[in-house]
Amino acid sequence: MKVSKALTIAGSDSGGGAGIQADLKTFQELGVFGMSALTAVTAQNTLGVHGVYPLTVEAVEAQIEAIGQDMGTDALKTGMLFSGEIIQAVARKIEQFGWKKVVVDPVMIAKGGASLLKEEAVKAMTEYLMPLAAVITPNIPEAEVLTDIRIQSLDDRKRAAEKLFRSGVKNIVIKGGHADDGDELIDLLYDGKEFTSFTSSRIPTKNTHGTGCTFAAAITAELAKGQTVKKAVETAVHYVHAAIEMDLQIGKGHGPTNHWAFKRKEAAIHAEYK
Ligand code: PXL
Repeated sequence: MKVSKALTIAGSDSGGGAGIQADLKTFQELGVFGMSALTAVTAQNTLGVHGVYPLTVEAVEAQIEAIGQDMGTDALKTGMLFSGEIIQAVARKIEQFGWKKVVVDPVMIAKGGASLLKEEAVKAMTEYLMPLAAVITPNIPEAEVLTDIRIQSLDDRKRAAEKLFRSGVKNIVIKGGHADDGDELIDLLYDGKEFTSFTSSRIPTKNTHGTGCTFAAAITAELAKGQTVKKAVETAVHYVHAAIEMDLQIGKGHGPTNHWAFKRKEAAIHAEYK
């Protein structure tokens, strides 16, 4: 049986809600074969990040090399990359294997404030990785750091997206989760020509750990299957919404989302129309 493949180059979240764990669960749920190259290990639970242990550049390169030499991938995403030297190594490998469906989630800070990217690494991300990205998925604070634009209104988000496009990224999704839009949440896609707004209802819950990783992973899975960027983003918005909606209640802090909710919701809809 032929299957689409997706690779995540990211950090491990021992708590299972974010990082490569979220990515692999999402790939699986969306019917794509998932592979991973680890950049760092975090000791983490729903209460926060208790330790960050980066891998060597050599270890990161060897994992990507092993996948590239044998299995290949239809799409890939990057998550926590931690340092400028890891970013440069990842960019070199992406170029070496000629991978084009590259989704960059510019992970910087964990929910509790722990840094997942060194300050010096932002420049490396802009210089080496962004020009290789088919899609970048910053939240509002990340978009502010990447563009130096203070984002308050939807117009500010549009200006930031245009600036990111000029720096070489082909499609920009600025996620609305951090905005103060009341009951609505707007994820904004810009492809260099037009803006598309994806509007969802905001679910009041503290269990949103890993939503950023999950969102980018869903886009990657859909791109791997051959979907257009717009369709991939639409599915990712629905996937994350279902994952937040069907709450799991795990841990005492910011709990993980429900990665199998989307499929259950789809199955329920099919059953209804039978
Ligand atoms: O959601 C950002 C993120 C990415 N990668 C890892 C993380 C987190 C957040 O905690 O732990 C490994």
